Amino acid sequence: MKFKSLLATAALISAAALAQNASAAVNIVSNGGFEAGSINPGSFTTLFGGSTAITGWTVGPDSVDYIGSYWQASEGARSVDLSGAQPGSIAQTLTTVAGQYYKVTFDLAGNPDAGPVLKAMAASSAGPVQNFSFNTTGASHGAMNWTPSSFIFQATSTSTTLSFASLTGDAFGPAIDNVAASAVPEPATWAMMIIGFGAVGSMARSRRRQTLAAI
Ligand SMILES: [Ca+2]
Repeated sequence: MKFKSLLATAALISAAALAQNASAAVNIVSNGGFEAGSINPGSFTTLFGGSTAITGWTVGPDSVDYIGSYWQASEGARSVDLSGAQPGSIAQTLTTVAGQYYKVTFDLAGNPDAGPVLKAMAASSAGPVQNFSFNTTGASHGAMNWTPSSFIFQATSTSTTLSFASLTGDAFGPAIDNVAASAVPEPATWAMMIIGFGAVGSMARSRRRQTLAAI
């Protein structure tokens, strides 16, 4: 009976963990894959500061390239080169809960047409600016080597502006696609959760071994 009740407890905890994961998986970024737009970029279209042609996003100075068939997207058929004519940026205001932590995920690549091979990008939100870079060595239009990237921020308000800016000083910038963000537990609690679940799991395994040995 003890084994059964332990299993029931473990199942309840697992269910709670699954429920938490399910709620944490709610994506608060709109059109993070850039598939929706008021224009069809065709091969690609340069969008200048103030443009809202990419649904849900506003282009900041100077400009970005809205990429269609020009190169392989990481998700769907469209992506963004954050350097248009010159380094640019895109931003979206997210609805957030003050004090809540969020994990932002995206895929990063770079325009392989010309150097520098290292494409630098800054992601801004409520926390410190996060810097990323992508090395385009070996990349091509057909194999962009999209790389999953992420960072965590803590919201300080009911709205948070998420932006991605090129730091590469030419028209061949970092490329981005597949942006998402969702609420996550406070980072310091993750280790405790993992230790906690690990302990329950090993208790259950240990008890199971004892039970099997008794049979
Ligand atoms: Ca896309």
